[in-house]
Amino acid sequence: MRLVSAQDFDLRREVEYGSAEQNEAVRTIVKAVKEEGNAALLRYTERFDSMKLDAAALRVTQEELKAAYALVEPSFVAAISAAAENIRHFHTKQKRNSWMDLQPDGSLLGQIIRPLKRVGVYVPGGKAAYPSSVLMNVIPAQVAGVSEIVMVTPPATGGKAGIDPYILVAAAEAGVHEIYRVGGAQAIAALAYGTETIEPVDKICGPGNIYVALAKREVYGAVDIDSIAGPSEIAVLADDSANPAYVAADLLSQAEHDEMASAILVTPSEMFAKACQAEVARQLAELPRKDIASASIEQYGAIILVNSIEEGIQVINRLAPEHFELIVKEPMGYLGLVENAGAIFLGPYSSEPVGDYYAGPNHIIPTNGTARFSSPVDVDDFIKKSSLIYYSKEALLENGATIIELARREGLEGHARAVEIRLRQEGKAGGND
Ligand code: HSO
Ligand code: ZN
Repeated sequence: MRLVSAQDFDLRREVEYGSAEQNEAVRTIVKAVKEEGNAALLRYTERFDSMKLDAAALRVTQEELKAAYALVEPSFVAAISAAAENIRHFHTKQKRNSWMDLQPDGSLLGQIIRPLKRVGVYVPGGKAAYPSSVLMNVIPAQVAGVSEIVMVTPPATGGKAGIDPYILVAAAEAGVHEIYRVGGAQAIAALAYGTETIEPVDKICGPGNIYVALAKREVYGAVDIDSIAGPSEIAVLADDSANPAYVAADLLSQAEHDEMASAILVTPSEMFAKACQAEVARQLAELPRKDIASASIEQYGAIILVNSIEEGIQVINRLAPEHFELIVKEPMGYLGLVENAGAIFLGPYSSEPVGDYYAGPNHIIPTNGTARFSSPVDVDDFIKKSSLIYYSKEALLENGATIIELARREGLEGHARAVEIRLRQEGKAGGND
């Protein structure tokens, strides 16, 4: 793991948007599913997932869900349900209330909060098929009050037997209402436009490969989508009160996600830096995913030496990391200085996996510097707001002239007259009734 100075380091990475061919392929798939429905969906499932299904087999049945429970360890069920409870508890705090404000003139202004009606969650196959991510996508939607949560996932993630049973159990524990065995761009198109079997949704979320990401972009507008998550990031700011073995382990916990993940240590202590460097090398050699983790550490890992903890926090604010661990003597005292970080972990015992799996906050967090302006997934991602305006007669008579003034300034006479016609009529009638 290389040692660098703050000036020489920039975390921003190119986001992959796919080749022209990939974009073209996705456009073709999306169009075919939109026009032909199930026929195209089943055709692409056979082509890309080598599964010949008929429409009746698309939906996962209650029996299969039950069977999944028998295929996983009871300890896993207990763990995922404990995590689900914590995540639900945390997200419940985020719920917003509708509000109305009654003015003295009898008019009423407000904001009405409503859940989205139907949400689709994509769950990928392959190396990023995490049961924990099922919880992180589904539970905020459920807490928001979404009444139809639909999951789609490639048909054979659990091998010939069908969908990975751990994913199915996580879906059931999180409260998914419908599950379909379809993946790829064709699944995104089905969620966006609907088929004879799958009703269209209002929003699609969840990670996926480049085809899934491109398909989400393609259908955006017809439905809402979440933001596209980049590779994991961790930045640790630690002083020499920290344990180098703990810090190294936390850095590796994110490096093992992806060759493009980034793990960065910022420290004012050169001795501590060297100790962490040695620990990373030592622990890396024994990590089952050492190939992935060492590629990540080599390319995107760094130890940045700074002069003080305050300067370290400035570096963190510039990086705006997805995850930020602050492991210094009095971490609370520095919290007010932290401006840009998706999730902040304080002290030596708040190891990042505590947040990845269990504590309650969401683990879908802005990456690639976007924590400067965006936030972790939460209940707000699954609601919409309607403004409420009730003007009393008194309020309109009182304020109508001002509105007319603004409308005429914009050359919008029709707007002005819509108000004026009422002022004439009601003004003539007189009184307040
Ligand atoms: N750290 C990942 C989430 C995750 N970790 C899932 C383990 N499983 C988000 O950056
Ligand atoms: Zn993780």
